[in-house]
Amino acid sequence: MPRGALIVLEGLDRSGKSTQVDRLVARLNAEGYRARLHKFPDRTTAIGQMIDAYLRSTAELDDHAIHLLFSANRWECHSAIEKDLADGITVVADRYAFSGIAFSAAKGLDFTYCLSPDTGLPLPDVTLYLTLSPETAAQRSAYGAERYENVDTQTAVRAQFAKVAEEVARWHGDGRWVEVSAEGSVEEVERDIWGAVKGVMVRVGDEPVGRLWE
Ligand code: T5A
Ligand code: NA
Repeated sequence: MPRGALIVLEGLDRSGKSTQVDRLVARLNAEGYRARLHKFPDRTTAIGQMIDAYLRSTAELDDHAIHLLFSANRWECHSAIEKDLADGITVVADRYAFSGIAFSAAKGLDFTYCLSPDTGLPLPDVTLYLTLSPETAAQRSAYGAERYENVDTQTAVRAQFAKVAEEVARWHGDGRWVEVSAEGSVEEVERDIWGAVKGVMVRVGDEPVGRLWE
């Protein structure tokens, strides 16, 4: 039985990740693949509740402490993800370690430090990075409700995502980080995402799951 693929959607706040992960899971299932959604942060766990309080600004945390909590929130889910992949279930992740790096580095934490706690997590077979101008993002609904949802922060985060893309290529080769414009309609973005994903579904086959930054 071929393993499942690990497919990550990343992008700035309001780039349409949550809209598109739902559509991607539905499309995969319709095409005969088994697929499951995993959102990061996973706000349902004890660690996730601390992250949720931080994002809603009802709690304050040191920058390093919240960085490590976001990573811990991925580590507490890694065995479930690995089991799904081994069982032939494709995991679609709404954000992953790359958001962790980009958002913390944008606050001024050292970039190499930001990479380290996620070292060894399951390596995404592909990351689809939804690109959107910060100005378009700000026009989409409910912007500004949570920490980080402002144009200055998003501009800094965008610059860090560009460094993350270079790091992914350096460690893991080309083809694992794919930019998809999110400026178009929901249907246009969905079509471009499927265009990138369908080849990955054929490619992963019996390849072992890789390890991030290893
Ligand atoms: N974070 C996260 C870290 O700092 N470190 C980490 O390690 C991780 C994992 C929460 C925050 O945590 C930070 C990053 C974030 O600041 P979250 O829970 O993913 O992350 O954030 P959410 O608020 O849930 O999601 P986003 O704000 O990122 O929005 P999405 O999911 O990108 O966008 P979506 O689909 O909800 O769409 C936003 C709006 O736009 C519309 C939608 O209908 C919706 O109203 N829309 C479109 N409109 C026009 N055209 C399109 N193509 C559209 N697609 C969607
Ligand atoms: Na979202």
